[in-house]
Formats: sequence, structure tokens, C-alpha cells
Amino acid sequence: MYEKTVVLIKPDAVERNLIGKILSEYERNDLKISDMNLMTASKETTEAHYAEHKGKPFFERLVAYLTRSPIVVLVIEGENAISRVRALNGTTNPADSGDNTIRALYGLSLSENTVHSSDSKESAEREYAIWFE
Ligand code: 3AN
Repeated sequence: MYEKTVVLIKPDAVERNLIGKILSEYERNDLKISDMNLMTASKETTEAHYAEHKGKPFFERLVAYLTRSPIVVLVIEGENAISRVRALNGTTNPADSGDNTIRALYGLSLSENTVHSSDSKESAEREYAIWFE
């Protein structure tokens, strides 16, 4: 199925000049970057994005991290783009992430794990509305 997914290149990656390396992982796997914004995320937008984690012990730290410096917000398209991008990104904790995944290569910790991507079609639509509308 042809899909769109929302990807965030998070502050730890932008701070370490990894935007180009991460974009090239998606492009060389035949995924299409169809929208892209470099921005500093507001607290309100970030809290909406991570609404499912509100109230958890790490929520405030997560919001402080994502808003501390610029991020890149992307729309990536292709056949089965949602699962393919998540496979390229790897698991939430970089320490457990498969060889050559973006998080294994560049992730620093469970909190500073370099990239985000939508986990379903519903999440992609919700996240698109948050970041692009
Ligand atoms: P993913 O981004 O892999 O879909 P989620 O949605 O479960 O992962 O978590 C969102 C973000 O919240 C993660 N990228 C991570 O930074 C943070 N996070 C999740 N679980 C924990 C935890 N137990 N401790 C600290 N941070 C966490």
C-alpha cells in the first residue's frame, strides 16, 4: 500500500550535523521525501505530538529535549512507507536496535534516539495535522 509517514530528525541529530546522513538512508532505500521543514518545535506542538505519554515520569524530560534546539520534520512516501521507515529507524532503545539501523548507528540513549516516525496510518494523519497544518 502506498503510504505517507511523518518523520522527525530530533535535536541530538541536528546538533551533530547528521541531517544529510539520515536523509540519505531514506533516499537510498527508495523512499521519497515529499515535505521538509527545519524548525524549533514549540512546547504546545511537542506536547500534542507526545500526548499518549502525558503523565508518564519521562514526559517533561521528553518535551524539554525535543524543544531544546531545531528539528527537521519530514513527510516520507512510498510503498509500505510506515513499516519501512520504522525498520530503517530501529527500536526505541538504540542499545537494542538492529545493526545498521539509524538508531543503532547514531542514537545516544532511550531519550535521545535521533529519529521519530509514525507507527500507523492513524498516527501519520494525526502527526501530519500537528506538524503541517
Ligand atoms: P517510538 O518513538 O519508538 O515510537 P514511543 O512513542 O514509545 O517510541 O516513545 C516516544 C519517545 O519517548 C521515545 N522516542 C523516547 O525518547 C521516549 N521514551 C519512551 N519510553 C521511555 C522511557 N521508558 N524512558 C525514557 N524515555 C522514553
